[in-house]
Amino acid sequence: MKLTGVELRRISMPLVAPFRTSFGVQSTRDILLLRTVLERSGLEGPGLDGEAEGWGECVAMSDPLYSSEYVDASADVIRRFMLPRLFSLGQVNGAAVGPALEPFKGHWMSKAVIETAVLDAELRASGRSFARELGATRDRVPCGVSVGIHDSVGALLESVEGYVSAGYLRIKLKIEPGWDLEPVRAVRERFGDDLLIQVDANTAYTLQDAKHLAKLDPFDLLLIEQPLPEEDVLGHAALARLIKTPICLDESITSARTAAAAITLGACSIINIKPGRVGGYLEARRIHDVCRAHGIAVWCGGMLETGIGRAANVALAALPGFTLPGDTSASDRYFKTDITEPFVLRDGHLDVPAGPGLGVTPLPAELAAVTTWTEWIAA
Ligand code: NPQ
Ligand code: MG
Repeated sequence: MKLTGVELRRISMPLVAPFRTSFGVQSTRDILLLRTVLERSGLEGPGLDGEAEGWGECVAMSDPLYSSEYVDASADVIRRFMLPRLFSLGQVNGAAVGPALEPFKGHWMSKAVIETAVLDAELRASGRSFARELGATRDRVPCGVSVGIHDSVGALLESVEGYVSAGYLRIKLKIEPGWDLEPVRAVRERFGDDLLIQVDANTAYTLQDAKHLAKLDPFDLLLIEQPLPEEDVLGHAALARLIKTPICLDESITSARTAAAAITLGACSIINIKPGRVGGYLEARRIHDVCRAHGIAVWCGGMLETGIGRAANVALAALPGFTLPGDTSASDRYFKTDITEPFVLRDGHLDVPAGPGLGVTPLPAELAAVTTWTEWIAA
């Protein structure tokens, strides 16, 4: 197939409530979507003539607060460097995108959205689903929810209560210095020993805080996610020897290679896989495979995706090594109106889309209502 054009589309999605983490508060999700158009020729088999369309969602935020990537930079690197490279290739498919973009350093989220949108077009054209292509072994996935930093413990307990009654199977509390032991103790006491609870610091601590973080040990948490800075893999290995709560890495893991190194160094016993952070779903699957071979549990992270990104995440989370509930929450956790048919929690699970490609497409009216800007780039 040949890539004949790409539409960049910026959308602005109001969140149902502000989401506060150790790096800031978000009230709207500012998102870059990609729509690819691929041309099929009769050479590829009978009946395969014509155009195929694919979608992808870039997980970068508007500001470089979670990682160095941000939306304007993503649009720029895609337009200036990545698309010209792909347009110059005679033929493309999902598997060819990563290798073609490999000379460009970093920019994982930009690489990921292009690979996803090309793969989606390819799979739609051949009637295969993302789940099947990635190697999914389940048709629904267990779901957790990420709960932001609140103004008071009372307000937090009220939010958690809502999520527990909605059926979420695991609660993740965002923490930072000054908002850690007290909220964790309160949630554990209120909801009892059976509730699966984990915490996420988004790099807010240093190794000097090891003694303090060890005070989380009695609360029987599933894991603590990314307590130390992204680059401090050795620090995580040292911390792992000082606290009982298992360490899970998020920001530090950018590839199967960095995952293998972190595992070998003893820096983590669990990994949060976010396809955007590692350059795409195919690299995400390689991390899953490395972790599985090492007996390291993985779960699928989330970046406040619309139904487009969520569909692909749910397909990935259906692979056999995803043994912990992911941040694959229902659409209404973040948005009153999604741009696709909403993902709805049933019995604590989301169904894995089974249709061709992502199995979902943007609803034209909903998409138009949130679009702030589009740009068509022809080959
Ligand atoms: C994490 N996600 O696991 C991230 C961080 C995060 C679901 O906790 C806008 C866009 C706001 C992306 C807030 C969850 C965000 C964001 C937090 C990502 O570390
Ligand atoms: Mg995280």
